[in-house]
Amino acid sequence: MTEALVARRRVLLSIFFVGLLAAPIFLKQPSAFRGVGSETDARSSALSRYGFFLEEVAHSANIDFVHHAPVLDAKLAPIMPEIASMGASVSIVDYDRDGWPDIYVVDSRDGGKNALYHNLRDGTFKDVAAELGIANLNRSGSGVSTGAVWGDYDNDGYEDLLLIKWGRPELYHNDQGRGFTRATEEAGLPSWINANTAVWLDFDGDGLLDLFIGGYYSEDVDLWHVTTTKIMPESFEYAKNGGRKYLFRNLGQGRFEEVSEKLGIDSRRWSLAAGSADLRGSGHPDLFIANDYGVSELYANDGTRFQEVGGQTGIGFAPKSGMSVAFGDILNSGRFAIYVSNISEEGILIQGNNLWVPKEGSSGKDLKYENLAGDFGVELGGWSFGAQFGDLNNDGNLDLFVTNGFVSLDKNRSYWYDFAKVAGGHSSIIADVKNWPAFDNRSLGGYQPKRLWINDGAGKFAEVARAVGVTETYDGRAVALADLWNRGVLDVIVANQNGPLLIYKNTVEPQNAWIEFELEGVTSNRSAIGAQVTLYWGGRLQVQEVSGGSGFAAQNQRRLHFGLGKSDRVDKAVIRWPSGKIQMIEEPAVRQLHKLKEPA
Ligand SMILES: [Ca+2]
Ligand SMILES: [Ca+2]
Ligand SMILES: [Ca+2]
Ligand SMILES: [Ca+2]
Repeated sequence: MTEALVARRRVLLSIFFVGLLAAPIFLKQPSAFRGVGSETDARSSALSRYGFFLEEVAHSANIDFVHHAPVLDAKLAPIMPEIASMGASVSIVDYDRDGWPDIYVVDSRDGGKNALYHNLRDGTFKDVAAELGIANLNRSGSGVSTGAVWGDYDNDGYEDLLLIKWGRPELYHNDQGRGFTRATEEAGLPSWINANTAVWLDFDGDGLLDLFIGGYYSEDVDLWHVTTTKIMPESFEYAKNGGRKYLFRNLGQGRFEEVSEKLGIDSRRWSLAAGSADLRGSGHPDLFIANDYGVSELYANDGTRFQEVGGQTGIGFAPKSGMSVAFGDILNSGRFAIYVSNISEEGILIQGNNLWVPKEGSSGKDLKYENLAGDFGVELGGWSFGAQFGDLNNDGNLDLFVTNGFVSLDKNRSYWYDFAKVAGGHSSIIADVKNWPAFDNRSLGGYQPKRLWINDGAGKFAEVARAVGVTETYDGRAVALADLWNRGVLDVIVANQNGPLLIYKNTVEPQNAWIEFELEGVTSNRSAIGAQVTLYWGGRLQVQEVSGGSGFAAQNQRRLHFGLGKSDRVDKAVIRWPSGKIQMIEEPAVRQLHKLKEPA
């Protein structure tokens, strides 16, 4: 990018940010003209029609976080907006164990600060990252942040921070919520991974959390000092020149051993999102990886080794641009469907998002999936990034929030034609930045409306984003769900690339009941990641699993939230702890959070 362009962009950005600051004033005017009544009407209409509405409250919650994209090597300048298009991330953690979820977000600009928003319980938050030592982590020479996942790797009861970067991954030990101590060297993490995804899982079931990190660009590439411009994928559909994968087995005492190739994970696809859940009912967590420029992969875990079963299960066909992984029992059948987001742009590129639903009658080693995204109505999500399942209206069926939008620059000029030309080219063309026409401030899949699909429980989803109050069109990346104020509803937190962090406070039809479970392992890993709760109520059932990272660069609250509809009674909750122990709770009280410790 030339000096002039940089300057121009800065001016544009500052106009943009000034615009943001001024937005509340401008936004209030039209609603003042409409009268307070119509806003109230819209909300009560959403409440009666869909059972909930969302209200964006970041500013009044004292959160004014804006993400900044990285500025990389000048040799990449012509397509910098495309290359520097990821990094915004959000993860939910109760770092101080006070029972109120806190929010960690990252910046991706050299010198930019990450933030840890401590929940003050009164509707506001306070950024404590600097005083606790986990703010100033984006520095020349060690790369910038692209995401974070929290897990209690030493079982001391406090969630520890694994920060991924395009650069050196970092592990920070949580010192009882009072500060963080860097533990990267003792852990034995590598000096550089261009990572966009990480997930905590206890793959060998020894009670110590292990860690997966997926590379995107090759780990040989330093995006601030490239030695070649041939850093791009060799194909839009079959690229295998991405970053390597890492599986760190937790040895105890804060040490980890890298075992990916030894245990069967040797892919070099361009990973953007990984998620883990026991998909085959084996008692061992499997690993699903959504890859850009290629097919997704499913690594089946038998407790000692992984085997890639994408082909035989059906998820390994139709190469797309996988950017997010989420698991959800959308049919209340006790089985997980898998949602993978991709790209769709009307009239140009319709990959469609995937909803991999287990085929009836198939299970265990013979498990097969079919993509029912079209039938269920959740296929077209724009240039989709983060997506999460959660029961947003507490009616007992899991809904789906999808954020999207790639690069929003000049609204009237599009990069699509040039993009498609290069993407369809020979590997020697596509792999070299030099062959890509300059972006020149054009947009690519920008200014996209978000998708919020509510689930009727019978195989159809209805899109209601606008109707329930989600009208923004930022370049969305990460979505996380959490009951931020312990009200028995799921709030939605969205991190945008080069844009503000949004907090959607949820208001739900009060007649719909709910129940929540917060699990603590004793024999199992203390975070209880991998534990499953199957809830039985009113002739229905639903399974959920505690996750160590899902969506795109995101982590939901570990607490499990179930909506119950109009039922005021739960028959039973069956907990399968990662150790294999089964615990049954008869008639747990509804409208309550149940804190459960693994029984001896
Ligand atoms: Ca807290
Ligand atoms: Ca810990
Ligand atoms: Ca382990
Ligand atoms: Ca629902």
